[in-house]
Amino acid sequence: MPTVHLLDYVAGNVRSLVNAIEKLGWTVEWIKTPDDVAKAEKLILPGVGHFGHCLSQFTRAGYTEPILEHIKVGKPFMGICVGLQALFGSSEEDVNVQGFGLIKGKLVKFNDADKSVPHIGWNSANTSSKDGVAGDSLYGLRPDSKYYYVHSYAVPYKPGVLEQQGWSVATARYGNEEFVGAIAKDNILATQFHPEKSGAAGLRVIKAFLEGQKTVQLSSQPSASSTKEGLTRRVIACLDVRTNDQGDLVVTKGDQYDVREKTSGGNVRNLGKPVEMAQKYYEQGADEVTFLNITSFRNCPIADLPMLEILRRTSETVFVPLTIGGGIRDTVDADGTKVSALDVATLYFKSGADKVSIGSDAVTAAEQYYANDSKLSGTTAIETISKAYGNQAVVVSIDPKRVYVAGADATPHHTLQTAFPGPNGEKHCWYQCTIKGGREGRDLDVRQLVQAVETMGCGEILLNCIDKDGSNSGFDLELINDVKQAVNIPVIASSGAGVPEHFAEVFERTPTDAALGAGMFHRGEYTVKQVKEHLQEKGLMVRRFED
Ligand code: 1PR
Repeated sequence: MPTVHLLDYVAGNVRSLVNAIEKLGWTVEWIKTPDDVAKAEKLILPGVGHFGHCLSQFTRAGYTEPILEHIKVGKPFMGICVGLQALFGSSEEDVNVQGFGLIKGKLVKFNDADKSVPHIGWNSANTSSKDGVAGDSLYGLRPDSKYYYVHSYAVPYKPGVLEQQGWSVATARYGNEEFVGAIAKDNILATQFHPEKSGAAGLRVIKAFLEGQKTVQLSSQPSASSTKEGLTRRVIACLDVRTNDQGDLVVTKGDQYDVREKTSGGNVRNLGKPVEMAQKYYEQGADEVTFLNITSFRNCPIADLPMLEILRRTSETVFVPLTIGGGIRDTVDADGTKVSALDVATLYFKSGADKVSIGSDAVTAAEQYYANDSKLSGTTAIETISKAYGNQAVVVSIDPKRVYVAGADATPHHTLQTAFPGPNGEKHCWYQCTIKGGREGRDLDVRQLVQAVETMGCGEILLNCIDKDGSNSGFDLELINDVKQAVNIPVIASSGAGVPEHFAEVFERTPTDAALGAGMFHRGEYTVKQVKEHLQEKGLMVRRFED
């Protein structure tokens, strides 16, 4: 099998990249020392996280010179995400660290006044108007395909500037900012998006690079309507996983977090096998898959974490982002060894996770943050994991419950006026944070939680709602609007989806960044594809699944 070399310096999820390369029939060899670089014929520089952290790690290890030499002698080189950013001179993310300076330009942070930052989701890499012969595409990039991006800093696109330096450029648009999505010249290809996480569209780009096909003839011409630039509406499938009474790991689903059947002996609902179901949702066009280990509050030996194997197997065939939640916290292993939340997260990233989702531990961390006069400790799971892997890798999953009150002054908590009065006609409510899967309510409201965790470095909020969970009555729009007002990071709306119309409703009536469904998909009532078709009919842009 032909071989491609990968630099073994990133901490994040490189397993998915290896899986993608192997699926294409190539073998990966690791570069472990600077001397190994000279042995490489084709070289891929993956990168995820913080520009300064990656670049300084990289320079300290002595890789910069050998890589520049690899590029200079004309051998194929591909950079991914921070691997693209490294080619430029510098980044606002860390002004004390220099990039390779092969391309003039600086990365700047997206403006969060009018949109969520980080930029997370499926966007274009559009070469159609600027490049080459009609019908040819740069490294298999299609103007009607969408690619998975996750970053806060980007190279602003200024028409003609990079082209004058001989570069071919593919662009994407986020809000009113146009930026470089991919760039190529001679033996170099670099993508800001993650091709290994971009389904068939991304695998096509990796294949073209491996096979040295700088231009690929498009099999069909995209229609003008399918080439619209911009971020698509993200639809996420969520799998709550736990061991059932027979000891099997199953996908389950609760009503207001109660996952036991109301009849037939109160068994844990068994809706299928996690890996198979993730694969099914990938093929239906899910933009992401989330696994939540819902019995994580029970301690379990670290090496046996049941979700590790699920991730390893899922990442072999599912090439969209995978999030894992449940049990991400400091813990003590069966033999008494202390294991930090960062170590637990590392195990998950190495097994194919792109993001970890933190629930109970985030609530505890926020309580301590306020008890400590809103000072960061630097030691929480959110802080340590986001520092090592970047904010985009840390999701906080919230399990709030509505608490009705007679008026806004009846509680010190942040309340909102609701169109759905409480049992005694109360017109106000606040959202109480819970831990241990809703088993324990805390004296902390959702607004306090989201603002604290954003400060700590959380990159995205997974906003469940216990009152709505499994109700099939639609998302809690009031809660979602309220949380969106409080933070700048992306929010995933969750709980209550029962029909495709609920997805359209949440995208039309709130500024949510993504929407998640579980029960309606697991019970086979609707597919992800049907949800996306409905969104499209409503004029909301979605990513179409490519084979
Ligand atoms: O506290 O960090 O160990 O994480 C535990 C994780 O497990 C949390 O993310 C928590 O939300 C989740 N969890 C714990 N218990 C349950 C349960 O159901 N008994 N599941 C649970 C939460 C809620 C959603 C669900 C949506 C959509 N699941 O993720 O998928 O509500 O459902 P629907 O579309 O069918 O309405 P930690």
